[in-house]
Amino acid sequence: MLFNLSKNGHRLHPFLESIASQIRLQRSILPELIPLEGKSEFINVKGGLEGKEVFISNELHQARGLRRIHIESALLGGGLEILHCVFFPNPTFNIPIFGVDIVATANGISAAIVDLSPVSKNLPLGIDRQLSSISFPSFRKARELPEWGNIFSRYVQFVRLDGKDEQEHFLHIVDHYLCILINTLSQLEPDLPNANSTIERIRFQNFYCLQQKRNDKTRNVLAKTFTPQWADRYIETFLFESPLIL
Ligand code: BLA
Repeated sequence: MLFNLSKNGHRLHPFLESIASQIRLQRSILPELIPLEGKSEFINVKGGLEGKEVFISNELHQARGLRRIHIESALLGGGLEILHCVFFPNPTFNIPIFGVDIVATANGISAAIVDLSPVSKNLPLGIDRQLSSISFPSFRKARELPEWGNIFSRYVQFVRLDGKDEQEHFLHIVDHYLCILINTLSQLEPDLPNANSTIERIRFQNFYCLQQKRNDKTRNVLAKTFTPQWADRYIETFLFESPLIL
Protein backbone atom coordinates (compact mmCIF):
# COMPACT_ATOMS: atom_id res chain seq x y z
CA MET A 1 0.00 0.00 0.00
CA LEU A 2 1.44 3.33 -1.00
CA PHE A 3 1.87 5.94 1.66
CA ASN A 4 -0.28 8.81 0.58
CA LEU A 5 1.24 12.12 1.57
CA SER A 6 -1.98 14.02 0.98
CA LYS A 7 -3.87 11.87 3.50
CA ASN A 8 -1.73 13.41 6.19
CA GLY A 9 -2.61 16.87 5.05
CA HIS A 10 0.71 17.17 3.23
CA ARG A 11 1.17 17.55 -0.44
CA LEU A 12 4.43 17.95 -2.21
CA HIS A 13 5.26 21.25 -3.87
CA PRO A 14 3.00 21.44 -6.97
CA PHE A 15 5.99 21.37 -9.31
CA LEU A 16 7.35 18.21 -7.69
CA GLU A 17 3.85 16.69 -7.88
CA SER A 18 3.62 17.46 -11.58
CA ILE A 19 7.02 15.91 -12.30
CA ALA A 20 6.06 12.83 -10.27
CA SER A 21 2.68 12.51 -12.06
CA GLN A 22 4.33 12.74 -15.43
CA ILE A 23 6.89 10.07 -14.58
CA ARG A 24 4.15 7.81 -13.14
CA LEU A 25 2.14 8.20 -16.33
CA GLN A 26 5.11 7.11 -18.46
CA ARG A 27 5.86 4.31 -16.03
CA SER A 28 2.30 3.02 -16.36
CA ILE A 29 2.75 2.16 -20.05
CA LEU A 30 5.90 0.08 -19.54
CA PRO A 31 5.57 -3.56 -20.56
CA GLU A 32 5.91 -6.19 -17.82
CA LEU A 33 5.59 -3.55 -15.08
CA ILE A 34 5.49 -5.12 -11.61
CA PRO A 35 5.97 -3.71 -8.11
CA LEU A 36 9.29 -4.58 -6.54
CA GLU A 37 9.84 -5.56 -2.94
CA GLY A 38 12.12 -3.12 -1.15
CA LYS A 39 13.59 -3.15 2.32
CA SER A 40 10.36 -2.59 4.22
CA GLU A 41 11.91 -0.32 6.84
CA PHE A 42 12.67 2.20 4.08
CA ILE A 43 9.51 2.15 1.95
CA ASN A 44 7.55 4.60 4.09
CA VAL A 45 9.48 6.57 6.63
CA LYS A 46 7.81 8.85 9.12
CA GLY A 47 9.25 10.84 11.96
CA GLY A 48 12.55 12.58 12.37
CA LEU A 49 14.19 14.51 15.13
CA GLU A 50 12.54 17.04 17.46
CA GLY A 51 9.02 16.07 16.42
CA LYS A 52 9.48 17.72 13.02
CA GLU A 53 6.97 16.40 10.51
CA VAL A 54 8.94 14.30 8.12
CA PHE A 55 7.80 11.81 5.49
CA ILE A 56 9.59 9.79 2.88
CA SER A 57 7.57 7.70 0.48
CA ASN A 58 9.14 5.27 -1.98
CA GLU A 59 7.72 3.49 -5.01
CA LEU A 60 9.67 0.61 -6.53
CA HIS A 61 8.92 -1.28 -9.74
CA GLN A 62 10.61 -3.27 -12.44
CA ALA A 63 9.66 -3.63 -16.09
CA ARG A 64 11.01 -5.12 -19.30
CA GLY A 65 14.59 -3.84 -19.60
CA LEU A 66 14.47 -1.93 -16.30
CA ARG A 67 15.69 -3.70 -13.18
CA ARG A 68 14.70 -0.97 -10.71
CA ILE A 69 12.38 2.00 -11.21
CA HIS A 70 12.49 4.15 -8.11
CA ILE A 71 10.45 7.26 -7.32
CA GLU A 72 11.02 8.91 -3.95
CA SER A 73 8.97 11.78 -2.55
CA ALA A 74 10.23 13.39 0.63
CA LEU A 75 9.06 16.15 2.94
CA LEU A 76 12.00 16.81 5.19
CA GLY A 77 10.83 19.75 7.33
CA GLY A 78 11.71 23.42 7.14
CA GLY A 79 10.20 23.66 3.68
CA LEU A 80 12.65 21.19 2.18
CA GLU A 81 11.04 18.79 -0.27
CA ILE A 82 12.65 16.32 -2.65
CA LEU A 83 11.56 14.37 -5.68
CA HIS A 84 14.14 11.76 -6.60
CA CYS A 85 13.80 9.25 -9.40
CA VAL A 86 16.10 6.72 -11.04
CA PHE A 87 15.33 4.17 -13.76
CA PHE A 88 18.15 1.62 -13.50
CA PRO A 89 18.36 -0.48 -16.68
CA ASN A 90 18.72 -4.19 -16.78
CA PRO A 91 22.40 -4.25 -17.88
CA THR A 92 21.69 -6.68 -20.72
CA PHE A 93 19.91 -3.75 -22.45
CA ASN A 94 21.94 -0.99 -24.06
CA ILE A 95 20.09 1.98 -22.57
CA PRO A 96 21.25 4.77 -20.25
CA ILE A 97 20.21 5.46 -16.66
CA PHE A 98 17.38 7.98 -16.38
CA GLY A 99 17.81 10.13 -13.26
CA VAL A 100 15.99 13.12 -11.80
CA ASP A 101 16.54 15.07 -8.60
CA ILE A 102 14.41 18.09 -7.72
CA VAL A 103 15.03 20.04 -4.51
CA ALA A 104 12.42 22.56 -3.34
CA THR A 105 13.13 24.95 -0.47
CA ALA A 106 11.13 27.81 1.01
CA ASN A 107 12.89 29.96 -1.62
CA GLY A 108 11.87 27.95 -4.65
CA ILE A 109 13.36 25.13 -6.70
CA SER A 110 17.03 25.38 -5.76
CA ALA A 111 18.14 22.39 -7.81
CA ALA A 112 16.58 20.56 -10.74
CA ILE A 113 18.65 17.86 -12.42
CA VAL A 114 17.72 15.46 -15.18
CA ASP A 115 19.90 13.21 -17.28
CA LEU A 116 20.16 10.11 -19.41
CA SER A 117 23.51 8.93 -18.06
CA PRO A 118 25.75 6.63 -20.11
CA VAL A 119 26.45 3.06 -19.04
CA SER A 120 29.38 2.67 -21.43
CA LYS A 121 31.92 5.16 -22.75
CA ASN A 122 29.31 6.89 -24.88
CA LEU A 123 25.56 7.12 -25.05
CA PRO A 124 24.04 4.83 -27.71
CA LEU A 125 24.23 6.68 -31.03
CA GLY A 126 20.47 6.79 -31.60
CA ILE A 127 19.90 8.32 -28.18
CA ASP A 128 22.74 10.82 -28.62
CA ARG A 129 21.23 11.92 -31.94
CA GLN A 130 17.80 12.44 -30.45
CA LEU A 131 19.18 14.39 -27.49
CA SER A 132 21.36 16.55 -29.72
CA SER A 133 18.35 17.61 -31.78
CA ILE A 134 16.46 19.02 -28.78
CA SER A 135 16.42 22.81 -28.69
CA PHE A 136 17.04 23.44 -25.02
CA PRO A 137 15.67 26.62 -23.46
CA SER A 138 18.32 28.86 -21.91
CA PHE A 139 17.67 28.63 -18.19
CA ARG A 140 18.57 31.83 -16.39
CA LYS A 141 20.34 30.16 -13.47
CA ALA A 142 22.48 27.29 -14.68
CA ARG A 143 24.43 25.54 -11.93
CA GLU A 144 27.82 23.91 -11.92
CA LEU A 145 28.14 20.17 -11.40
CA PRO A 146 30.18 18.89 -8.45
CA GLU A 147 33.34 16.91 -9.13
CA TRP A 148 31.60 13.53 -8.67
CA GLY A 149 29.20 14.54 -11.47
CA ASN A 150 31.45 12.97 -14.14
CA ILE A 151 28.83 10.19 -14.40
CA PHE A 152 26.42 12.46 -16.25
CA SER A 153 26.11 12.90 -20.02
CA ARG A 154 26.78 16.18 -21.80
CA TYR A 155 23.01 16.58 -22.00
CA VAL A 156 22.58 16.80 -18.23
CA GLN A 157 20.44 19.73 -17.16
CA PHE A 158 21.35 21.18 -13.76
CA VAL A 159 19.67 24.46 -12.91
CA ARG A 160 17.97 26.54 -10.26
CA LEU A 161 14.48 27.17 -11.61
CA ASP A 162 13.54 30.80 -11.93
CA GLY A 163 9.77 31.07 -12.20
CA LYS A 164 6.83 29.13 -13.60
CA ASP A 165 7.94 29.36 -17.24
CA GLU A 166 11.21 27.61 -16.42
CA GLN A 167 9.36 24.95 -14.40
CA GLU A 168 7.23 24.29 -17.48
CA HIS A 169 10.34 24.01 -19.70
CA PHE A 170 12.01 21.63 -17.27
CA LEU A 171 8.92 19.43 -17.08
CA HIS A 172 8.99 19.11 -20.87
CA ILE A 173 12.65 18.10 -20.84
CA VAL A 174 11.98 15.38 -18.25
CA ASP A 175 9.12 14.10 -20.37
CA HIS A 176 11.21 14.21 -23.54
CA TYR A 177 14.16 12.32 -21.97
CA LEU A 178 11.83 9.64 -20.66
CA CYS A 179 10.10 9.31 -24.06
CA ILE A 180 13.47 8.82 -25.73
CA LEU A 181 14.41 6.15 -23.21
CA ILE A 182 11.13 4.26 -23.39
CA ASN A 183 10.87 4.38 -27.20
CA THR A 184 14.45 3.16 -27.58
CA LEU A 185 13.88 0.39 -25.07
CA SER A 186 10.76 -0.84 -26.88
CA GLN A 187 12.83 -1.50 -30.02
CA LEU A 188 15.74 -3.22 -28.27
CA GLU A 189 16.57 -6.86 -27.72
CA PRO A 190 18.83 -7.73 -24.79
CA ASP A 191 22.42 -8.91 -25.05
CA LEU A 192 23.47 -12.09 -23.29
CA PRO A 193 24.06 -11.82 -19.52
CA ASN A 194 27.71 -12.82 -19.95
CA ALA A 195 28.40 -10.62 -23.02
CA ASN A 196 31.29 -8.15 -22.65
CA SER A 197 28.89 -5.30 -23.35
CA THR A 198 26.65 -6.40 -20.45
CA ILE A 199 29.60 -6.68 -18.09
CA GLU A 200 30.80 -3.22 -19.05
CA ARG A 201 27.34 -1.82 -18.33
CA ILE A 202 27.33 -3.48 -14.90
CA ARG A 203 30.65 -1.76 -14.15
CA PHE A 204 29.28 1.60 -15.24
CA GLN A 205 26.13 1.20 -13.15
CA ASN A 206 28.25 0.37 -10.13
CA PHE A 207 30.40 3.44 -10.77
CA TYR A 208 27.25 5.56 -11.12
CA CYS A 209 26.08 4.42 -7.67
CA LEU A 210 29.54 4.92 -6.18
CA GLN A 211 29.68 8.52 -7.41
CA GLN A 212 26.11 9.34 -6.37
CA LYS A 213 27.00 8.17 -2.86
CA ARG A 214 29.59 10.97 -2.75
CA ASN A 215 26.82 13.59 -2.78
CA ASP A 216 27.36 15.09 0.70
CA LYS A 217 24.35 17.35 0.31
CA THR A 218 21.97 14.38 0.28
CA ARG A 219 23.85 12.69 3.12
CA ASN A 220 23.90 15.83 5.29
CA VAL A 221 20.21 16.56 4.87
CA LEU A 222 19.27 12.98 5.79
CA ALA A 223 21.77 12.89 8.68
CA LYS A 224 20.32 16.08 10.12
CA THR A 225 16.71 14.97 9.64
CA PHE A 226 17.26 11.43 10.98
CA THR A 227 20.70 10.32 12.21
CA PRO A 228 24.05 9.99 10.43
CA GLN A 229 23.86 6.18 10.82
CA TRP A 230 20.37 6.04 9.33
CA ALA A 231 21.42 8.31 6.45
CA ASP A 232 24.38 6.05 5.65
CA ARG A 233 22.25 2.90 5.65
CA TYR A 234 19.52 4.51 3.56
CA ILE A 235 21.97 5.78 0.93
CA GLU A 236 24.23 2.72 0.89
CA THR A 237 21.63 -0.06 0.99
CA PHE A 238 18.54 1.52 -0.56
CA LEU A 239 19.02 4.69 -2.62
CA PHE A 240 22.15 3.66 -4.51
CA GLU A 241 22.60 0.07 -3.56
CA SER A 242 25.59 -1.50 -5.29
CA PRO A 243 27.37 -3.43 -6.44
CA LEU A 244 25.52 -5.52 -8.92
CA ILE A 245 27.22 -8.89 -8.88
CA LEU A 246 29.41 -9.54 -11.88
C1 BLA B 1 21.82 18.22 -4.85
N1 BLA B 1 20.37 16.79 -3.37
C2 BLA B 1 21.03 17.94 -3.71
C3 BLA B 1 20.83 18.90 -2.67
C4 BLA B 1 20.04 18.33 -1.71
C5 BLA B 1 19.77 17.01 -2.13
C6 BLA B 1 19.55 18.96 -0.39
C7 BLA B 1 21.38 20.32 -2.64
C8 BLA B 1 20.42 21.26 -3.29
C9 BLA B 1 21.06 22.55 -3.66
O1 BLA B 1 22.29 22.66 -3.69
O2 BLA B 1 20.32 23.50 -3.98
C10 BLA B 1 19.00 16.12 -1.33
N2 BLA B 1 18.43 14.38 -2.97
C11 BLA B 1 18.48 14.90 -1.71
C12 BLA B 1 17.88 13.96 -0.82
C13 BLA B 1 17.52 12.88 -1.60
C14 BLA B 1 17.85 13.16 -2.93
C15 BLA B 1 17.71 14.13 0.63
O3 BLA B 1 17.63 12.43 -3.90
C16 BLA B 1 16.88 11.60 -1.28
C17 BLA B 1 16.41 11.31 -0.09
N3 BLA B 1 20.86 13.20 -6.96
C18 BLA B 1 20.11 12.09 -7.11
C19 BLA B 1 19.99 11.83 -8.50
C20 BLA B 1 20.68 12.81 -9.18
C21 BLA B 1 21.22 13.69 -8.18
C22 BLA B 1 19.25 10.66 -9.07
O4 BLA B 1 19.62 11.44 -6.18
C23 BLA B 1 20.90 13.02 -10.60
C24 BLA B 1 20.28 12.40 -11.58
C25 BLA B 1 21.96 14.83 -8.44
N4 BLA B 1 21.59 16.28 -6.45
C26 BLA B 1 22.23 15.92 -7.57
C27 BLA B 1 23.27 16.87 -7.86
C28 BLA B 1 23.23 17.83 -6.85
C29 BLA B 1 22.15 17.45 -5.97
C30 BLA B 1 24.19 16.86 -9.06
C31 BLA B 1 24.13 19.03 -6.68
C32 BLA B 1 25.22 18.68 -5.72
C33 BLA B 1 26.17 19.81 -5.49
O5 BLA B 1 25.92 20.93 -5.93
O6 BLA B 1 27.20 19.56 -4.83
